[in-house]
Amino acid sequence: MPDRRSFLKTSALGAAAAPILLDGCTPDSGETPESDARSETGVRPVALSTWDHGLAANDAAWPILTGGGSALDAVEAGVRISEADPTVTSVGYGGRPDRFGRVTLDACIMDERGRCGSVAFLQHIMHPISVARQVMEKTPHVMIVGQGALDFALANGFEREDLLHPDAAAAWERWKEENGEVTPRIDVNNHDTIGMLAVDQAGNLSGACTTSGAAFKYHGRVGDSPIIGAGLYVDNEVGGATATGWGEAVIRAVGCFLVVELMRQGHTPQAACELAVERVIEKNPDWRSIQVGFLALGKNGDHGSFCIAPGFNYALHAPDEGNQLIDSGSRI
Ligand code: SD4
Repeated sequence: MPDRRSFLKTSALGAAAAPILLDGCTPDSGETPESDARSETGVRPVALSTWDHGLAANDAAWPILTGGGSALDAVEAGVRISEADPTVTSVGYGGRPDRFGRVTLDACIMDERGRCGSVAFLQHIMHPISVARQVMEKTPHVMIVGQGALDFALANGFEREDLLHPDAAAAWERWKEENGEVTPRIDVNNHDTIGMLAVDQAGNLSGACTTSGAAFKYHGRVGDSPIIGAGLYVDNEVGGATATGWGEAVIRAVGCFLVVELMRQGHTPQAACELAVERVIEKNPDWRSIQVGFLALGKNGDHGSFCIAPGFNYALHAPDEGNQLIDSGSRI
């Protein structure tokens, strides 16, 4: 737990830091494109995304963030890149199917007003994140699943598509030949879900998370990614968090809500991620055979990450730092 002094310090920062004023903190030559990233008021946008393909997501989000757009628009645009990329094997098109060979997708989005939308067990729609956003914006609900989510998407102009990429179909055939029964746990060898967090020039936070879930899962299985508080949570007063890995373990710990609440209590994003991994370990006796990683963004633009086993990385795009891939610290 934080001591009272660090708690007060963070609380005071939290109150004053939104938006974060960098004037006087960092020299700004006014010449580099990165310096243009700050608004006239000096707020520093940040984009943070899980895994290697987070680099491309950040690239898509960055012009929105530096052009004065919202973090909400930025995270949606960012994760749509992974959703459409067939080489990303745990998200959208190209995602591994369930044990019946069907690609079923989960996604959620949350904005600075605490609004959230989610879809789960959604088939045939390339961009579940955009359906989740429409659930948030057009309905009184948070979550719509299965056939209802598909009907909602089609009624709102989304196109029905076949999302089973030939490579994913081949992987499914191999899985059937090799065992055909056991759903592999998500460990260091199979992952890719994209979770993304951003702060915009107005100092507002949003987050998005989208996945095809566990490869060869039971039909109808839903993981943590579309569950607000498990795979994603954003509180504009404090910060945001997103998770990747074996969703069952994340749900048991209500992982991302936990990370944000730890930050609210005064922990840094890094410390909050580390404590949340400890909680996952406490709640999951099989923790050595799974991977779980958390990524967190504080209201002041600080970030942190931690995971169970080595191998989790994430992409950070911030002014003066460019778009870079960073290896997460791990418990093992
Ligand atoms: C799930 N957490 O459905 C997701 C999968 C994942 O990297 O994160 N893969 O359990």
